[in-house]
Amino acid sequence: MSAPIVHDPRGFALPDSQRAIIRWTIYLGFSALAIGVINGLGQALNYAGVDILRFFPGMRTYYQGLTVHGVFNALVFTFSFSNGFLLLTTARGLGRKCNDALLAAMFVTLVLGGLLASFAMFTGRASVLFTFYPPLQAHWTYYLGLALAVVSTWITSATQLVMLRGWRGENPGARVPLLAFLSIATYVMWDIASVGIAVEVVFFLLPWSLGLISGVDPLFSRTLFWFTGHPIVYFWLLPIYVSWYAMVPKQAGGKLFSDTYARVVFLMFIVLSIPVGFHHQFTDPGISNQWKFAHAVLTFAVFFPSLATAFSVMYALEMGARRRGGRGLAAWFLKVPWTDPSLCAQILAMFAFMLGGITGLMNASFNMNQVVHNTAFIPGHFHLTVGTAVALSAMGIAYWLVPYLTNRKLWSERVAVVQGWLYFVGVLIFSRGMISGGLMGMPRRTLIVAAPYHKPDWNLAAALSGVGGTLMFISAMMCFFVLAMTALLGEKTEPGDLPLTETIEGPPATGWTVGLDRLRYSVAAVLFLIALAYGPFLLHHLPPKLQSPGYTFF
Ligand code: HAS
Ligand code: CU
Repeated sequence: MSAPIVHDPRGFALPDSQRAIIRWTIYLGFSALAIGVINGLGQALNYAGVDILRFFPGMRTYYQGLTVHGVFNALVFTFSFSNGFLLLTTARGLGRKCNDALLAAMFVTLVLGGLLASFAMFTGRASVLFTFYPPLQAHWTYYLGLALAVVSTWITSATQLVMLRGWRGENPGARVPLLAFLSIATYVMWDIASVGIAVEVVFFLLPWSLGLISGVDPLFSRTLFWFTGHPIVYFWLLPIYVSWYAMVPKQAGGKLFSDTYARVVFLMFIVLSIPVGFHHQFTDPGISNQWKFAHAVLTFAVFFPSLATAFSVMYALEMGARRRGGRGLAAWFLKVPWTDPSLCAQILAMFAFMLGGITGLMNASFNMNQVVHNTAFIPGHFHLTVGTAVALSAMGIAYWLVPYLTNRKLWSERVAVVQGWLYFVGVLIFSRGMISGGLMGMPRRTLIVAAPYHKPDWNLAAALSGVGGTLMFISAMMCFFVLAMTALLGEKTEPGDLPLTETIEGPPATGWTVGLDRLRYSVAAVLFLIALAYGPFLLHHLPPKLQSPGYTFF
């Protein structure tokens, strides 16, 4: 027997004021992405031997530009997009409104955080990159700004949990609708994951930048950072998976094959995303090899929920394409509705993500990491993942989301389809350059044009990075243009609904899967794994050795 799946028993309409806040949160995200990619162009051209950064207003050094690029793209854009998009999907899934005060607080903290960090970065007081490794030191406004941005995500999570509690009160014993479940699980994972960075910033970096404590412990800070810094990549990715599971099947004309499968994948992310941070610290001294190896093994485990996602999404795409007359072992792929710009961008993003996943496994392999760590290979990997799987999918989602939030038609479907392809071609060229350069030792985080050890062998790789990055930049600008034209001049339409998939196998009303909705079991499991994966290091290392003064080189 299947439980009734009632996404939305009373019809769904958020009050205009709440829709407006969500709309502006999404706009904030894409504006941040725009600022970030302008600086990204500067980075890509640097590899190709062209230094355009000096023409950018206020940009004094390469590291200042790289910090702006990383913070705006990887933090401000992603947080804004996740907060806005997943509040909407939670509200829609549960058929409830958000709490007004919490929603407003989310937006205010996000804007304030963004402004404070921007002040520090644009005035040259925080050229410490988005990883802000001590002993590099930034102005306190940078740390406070980032902390506030994280607080905005916690407020988002609280808003979801308040909605969930209200819904449970009215629907005792019912299964949580899938759309809401996936959205809430994403933030529960992040609530636990973000504790590392919160402790690092609030107890160490902020007091240190204010002169309240005289030193920090670089190794301990890095460990706290990567406690959060790995799972943050899934906090970027899971909102996209919400779309790939709950919306893409519908857009492709297919169905999601199993509700339980999707839930289990998200629960696996809660359990496995966090205890893997040492795979960013394989070369750090002070952490024993066997615990690094344990994190490497767990990293292979967290590969599986993404692999599972690939199968589920592929099934939905094939089902849709066969319904549209697709045939053969692979030729059905041509019958996917490629003219839908939203779907097209997301499928191209998936294709890039397959390459991102493979390079991720290479990074995670304990010994292979020695070859690629700190080389351009790593930006090659993460422009396929966060830079495409996430960013290009978000652009694709925006192609229905902005029309939905403004009650307007997308300004030009054709330009939007071309945009997706251009980005895809751009990132393939870009990452081909970065990856091959990295394998030849081309470093990351370096102003290559000025490096005295620049090798001629890197020339082709570097030129490809420059060309690919330029195409990605042009494409991103096309996306912003389409979105702006839609919001300002798009043809008015009647209010519509989100593209929500049907499920072949709905959530059973009885049996063990009912317990999946209780996130506390997964939370207990991850706390246990964290204790196991980080406990021995902490026991050995604590108390922190607060000895390093701050340095500001740039
Ligand atoms: Fe990573 C470094 C390992 C996923 C982002 N990663 C980074 C950094 C970033 C990043 C930003 O183990 C650099 C941080 C810094 O500044 O230092 N990563 C992995 C592994 C995965 C992985 C094993 N990374 C991501 C995701 C990211 C991201 C997701 C952002 C969103 N990564 C590492 C490691 C390092 C690292 C090491 C440290 C390296 C070092 O030395 O510094 C896995 O989770 C990947 C799983 C992915 C898959 C692919 C599934 C494919 C799907 C699409 C299906 C397609 C379909 C359509 C259906 C298993 C779901 C088909 C279409 C056709 C046309 C056929
Ligand atoms: Cu990682």
